[in-house]
Amino acid sequence: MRKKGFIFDLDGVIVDTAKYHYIAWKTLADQLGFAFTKRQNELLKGVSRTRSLEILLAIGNIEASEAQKAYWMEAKNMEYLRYIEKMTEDEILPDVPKILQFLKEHQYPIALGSASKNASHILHKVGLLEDFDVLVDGTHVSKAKPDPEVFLLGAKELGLEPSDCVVFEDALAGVQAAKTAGMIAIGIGDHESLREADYVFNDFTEIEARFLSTL
Ligand code: B16
Ligand code: MG
Repeated sequence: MRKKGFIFDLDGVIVDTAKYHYIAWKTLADQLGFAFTKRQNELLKGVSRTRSLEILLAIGNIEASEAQKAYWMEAKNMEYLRYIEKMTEDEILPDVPKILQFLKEHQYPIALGSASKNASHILHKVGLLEDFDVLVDGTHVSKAKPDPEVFLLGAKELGLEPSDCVVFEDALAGVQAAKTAGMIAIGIGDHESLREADYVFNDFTEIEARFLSTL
């Protein structure tokens, strides 16, 4: 059996930044005069910033020029970053360091595969930047998940075949991207919404590190 590489999504897998995305998008919705609920925020998980704004504006039934959209995305990101600045290692999700440590000890290559343009900054804030051999984020790819681009680039940079990569994802779009890429997908979160994954766990506390060596 050839040695696998492991690719981690960021938001919802390593840290819960969705709550900060929600606050920042809600501020924009408030300014534009429509309601934006936490339930609707689920639609934004794992998708790019541009796509997130499109979904938000569709909810508010608002049309806008490209220049106006760019302005709103910048304003949203500025507010989002105010919360990111306060992040510390305390916000790393349970048992993520344990799993990273196991993979490092056994010399498994580790990559990040995130849609976020803020990914390296967030990893730096929580003290995990050095744990990744390869970073692929929203600044490197043009096609958003469920397109497999982000994970295929991760495999390429790790020097591995896609079939030798295992992806951890919390979003359905991300699981679909991993499967389209020909990778093993491990869903982190709700079993029902992630059922297209090869395995699903509620969180990393349910994953026996040794299980990863059997993949
Ligand atoms: P940014 P992931 C994604 O991160 C988030 O889940 C998604 O809600 C967000 O819109 C996207 O990053 C872009 O983030 O505005 O920071 O570039 O789950 O792919 O790690
Ligand atoms: Mg995610």
